[in-house]
Amino acid sequence: MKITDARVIVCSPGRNFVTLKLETDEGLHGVGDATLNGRELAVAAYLQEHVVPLLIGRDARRIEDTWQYLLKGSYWGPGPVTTSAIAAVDMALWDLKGKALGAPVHELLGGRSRDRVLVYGHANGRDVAETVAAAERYRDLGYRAIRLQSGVPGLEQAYGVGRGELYYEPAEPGLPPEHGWSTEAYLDLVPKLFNAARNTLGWDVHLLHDAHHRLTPTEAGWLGHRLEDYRPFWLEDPIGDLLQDGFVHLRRQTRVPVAVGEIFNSVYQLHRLVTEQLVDYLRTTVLRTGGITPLMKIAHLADPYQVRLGSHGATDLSPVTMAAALQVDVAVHNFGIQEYMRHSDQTDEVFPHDYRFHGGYLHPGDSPGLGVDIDEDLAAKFPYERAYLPVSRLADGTVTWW
Ligand code: GCO
Ligand code: MG
Repeated sequence: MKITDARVIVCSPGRNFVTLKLETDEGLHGVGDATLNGRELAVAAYLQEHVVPLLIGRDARRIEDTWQYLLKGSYWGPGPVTTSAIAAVDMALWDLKGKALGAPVHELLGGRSRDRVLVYGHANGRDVAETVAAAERYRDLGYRAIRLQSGVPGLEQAYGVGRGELYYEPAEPGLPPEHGWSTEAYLDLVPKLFNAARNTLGWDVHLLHDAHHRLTPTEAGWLGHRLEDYRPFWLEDPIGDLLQDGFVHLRRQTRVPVAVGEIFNSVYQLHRLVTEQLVDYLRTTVLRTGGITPLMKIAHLADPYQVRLGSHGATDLSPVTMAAALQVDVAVHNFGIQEYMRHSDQTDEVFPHDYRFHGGYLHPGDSPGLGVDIDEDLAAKFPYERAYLPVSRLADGTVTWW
C-alpha cells in the first residue's frame, strides 16, 4: 500500500485546526491531527515543505519505520512543531492500517482492556457559586468526573473560565490578550471552591483542578495539602512541568494526586517522573508526543510504576486526536481518565466521528481505523483565522506563564 497523495488542510470551524490526509494506491485514506494552538501555521509549513515530499511513494504499512525516519532523520530531535507534525503522519498511518485490515485501531493495540472510557468535563464560572452550579449541570448530564475552575476575586480573567456555558475555548481571535495574575488571590480561593463543591455535590463524583503551571513547589505543596481532605482526583500541572526536580519537592509536601505532561513532546521529559513515581497521571497526548506509536511506549513504561494515562483533550486537539486518544485509552491497561472538552457543533460537523458520550463515558465505536474523518468541502468554508492564547502578567507588570 503506497502513499500517493498527502494534503495539509488548515481550517477554522469555530477554532483553527491543521489536519493531514493521506491517500493510497489502494483507494484508502487516513487522517491525522497536527494542531498546535496559536502556532498552527508553523506545523502546517513543516508538514507541507519538509514532510509531505518524504511521504509520497512510501509504504503506508511501515508505521514504526516511518516514525523513526521522520524523527531521527530530522536530526534535531523532538520539539512541539516536529512532534505535532509527525503525530499527524502516525495517526493517519494507524487509521490506514485499521482500514486496510478491517479493524478498529484498538484491536491492533492489543484489544480492549475496558468497555468504556471515563471522561471529565469542565465546569467553570465567574465565582465559586457559578462554578458549583455549572458542576451540578455537568453531573446532571451524566458526568462522573468534573474539573472545577473559577474566576478569582480581583482578577478580570482567570485560566479555565470560559465565555459561554458548558464550553471553554482558551484561544482568542487576533493578537494575544493580556491577563493579570495573582497567586495569593488564587491560593485563597481554590480550597473554598472545593469545600463548596463537596458540600453541594457530595462525594459521588470525582473533582479535578488545573493550576496551569503557575505555582512554585512550595505554593503547590501548600495548596495540595489544603485540598487533600476533599479527595481530588488530581491536581494538574501544579508547577512548571519542565523542571523535574520540582516534583521531588512537591511529593514531600502533599499526598494530592498529581497529573502532568500536556506540553511534553517526548519520553525524555517524563521518564524520571515515572520511574521515581513523582506523578500519578500523564497528560501526554497522541498529538503532542508524536502519535500513537510513542504514546504506547510511554504507557508501557509507566504501567509497572502505577502511573496512569490521563490524556489531554482540550478543544484545540481536534476530533481526530480525540478519536486516536480513545483507541489508546480503551486498549492500554494503565488508563485513568480522558479529558473531554466538548467541541462546537461546527467542529463536529467538519470532523464526523464515531465516538459518543454516554453516562459519563466516551465510547470509541468499532469502525475500522480511528473512526473519524474530515469533510474537506465543508472545511474549505472555514479559512484560518489568526488566534493566540492569552499572555499573563503579575500586578507589577512582570510576564508569567499563562
Ligand atoms: C487543559 C489545558 C488546556 C490548555 C490548552 C492550550 O488542561 O485542557 O490546560 O486548557 O491550556 O490546551 O492550548
Ligand atoms: Mg491543563
